[in-house]
Amino acid sequence: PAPRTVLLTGAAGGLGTLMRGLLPAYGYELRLFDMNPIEGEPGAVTAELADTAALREAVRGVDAILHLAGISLEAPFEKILRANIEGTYNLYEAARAEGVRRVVFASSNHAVGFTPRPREGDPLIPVDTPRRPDTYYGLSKGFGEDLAQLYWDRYGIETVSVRIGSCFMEPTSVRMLSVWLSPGDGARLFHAALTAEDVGHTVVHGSSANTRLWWDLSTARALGYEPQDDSEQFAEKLVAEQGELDPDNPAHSCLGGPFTTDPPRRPH
Ligand code: NAI
Ligand code: 15L
Repeated sequence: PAPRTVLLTGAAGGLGTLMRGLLPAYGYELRLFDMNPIEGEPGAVTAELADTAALREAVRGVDAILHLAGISLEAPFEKILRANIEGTYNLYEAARAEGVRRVVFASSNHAVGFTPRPREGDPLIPVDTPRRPDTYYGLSKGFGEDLAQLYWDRYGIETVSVRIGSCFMEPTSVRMLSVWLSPGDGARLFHAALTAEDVGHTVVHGSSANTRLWWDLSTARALGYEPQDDSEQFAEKLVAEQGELDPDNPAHSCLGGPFTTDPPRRPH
C-alpha cells in the first residue's frame, strides 16, 4: 500500500517548508521533526537527531520517512559528523527498531561534486558515476547513501537516495540552470520515491527537465517521476546578469560549482 503517514525530518528548513506546503495534496499525513520549532505547528517534534529517544518516538507508526534534516552546506567536520553522519545513523536505527520499511534520503549533488560537468556533446553524468565529494558535507551524503545500502542489504529497509541539485523557488545562478529542481518537481519526485515498488536502494538525480541538464534522470523516471518544469525560463535574466559559465573558471568546471573551490583547498 502507498505510504500515508510520513515523518518529515528537517521540516523547519527551506525544503521542508516547501514540502509541508506541497505534499499534503498527494494525500500524505505529515509528522514533523526538526531541532528548530515550527510556528503554527504545535504537533511538530522539536528535537535533534542526536536525541535517540525522541527520534524513536517520532518514527513509531509512520509508513515512511522523508529525511531532510541535517546541515545543508559545508561546515567543520565535527558538526557534519554529529548532524549528518551520526544523525542519519540514528534515524536508520530508529527506523529499524520501529519497523519502518521506506526512507527517502536527501542526498546531494555534492556527493559527486568534483565530477566534471559535461561540455558540448558529452554524455550526461550517469547515476553510477564514482563518488567525488567536494566537501565534508558531500562526504556525509555519500555516507548516507552507503548507510541506506547497508540497511537494505542487511535489514530490508528500502531507500531512494535523491541527489538533489538545487531545489529553490527559482535558480539563482547560471550553474543552477543545469541542476535546478523546481519545488513542484521536488514534490513529484519525493512522491514517486515514496510510492514506487521494489526500490531496494536506488540512487536518483533530482532535477527538473532542464534544457541545460547535466545529469541523467533515467533512474528517477523509472520510479514514475515525470518532471514538468524547465529552468530555461530563467536563463535570459541570469545569463544577462552573470554571463555564461566560464570554461577557465574552476568554480564553473564541476557539478558542485563553487563548493569545489570555496574556500580554496588546492590548485586546479
Ligand atoms: P536547510 O538548512 O534549510 O534545512 C535543514 C533543516 O534541518 C533545518 O531546519 C535544521 O534545523 C534541521 N537540522 C539540521 N541539523 C539537525 C539536527 N542535528 N537535528 C534536527 N534537525 C536538524 O536545508 P534545505 O535546503 O531545506 O535542505 C534539506 C535537505 O536537503 C538537507 O539534508 C540538504 O543537505 C538536502 N539538500 C538540499 C538541497 C537544496 O537545493 N535545497 C540540495 C541538495 C541537498
Ligand atoms: C546543496 O546540497 C545545498 O544543500 C543547497 O543549499 C544548494 O547549495 C545546492 O546543494 C546546490 O548545489 O546548489
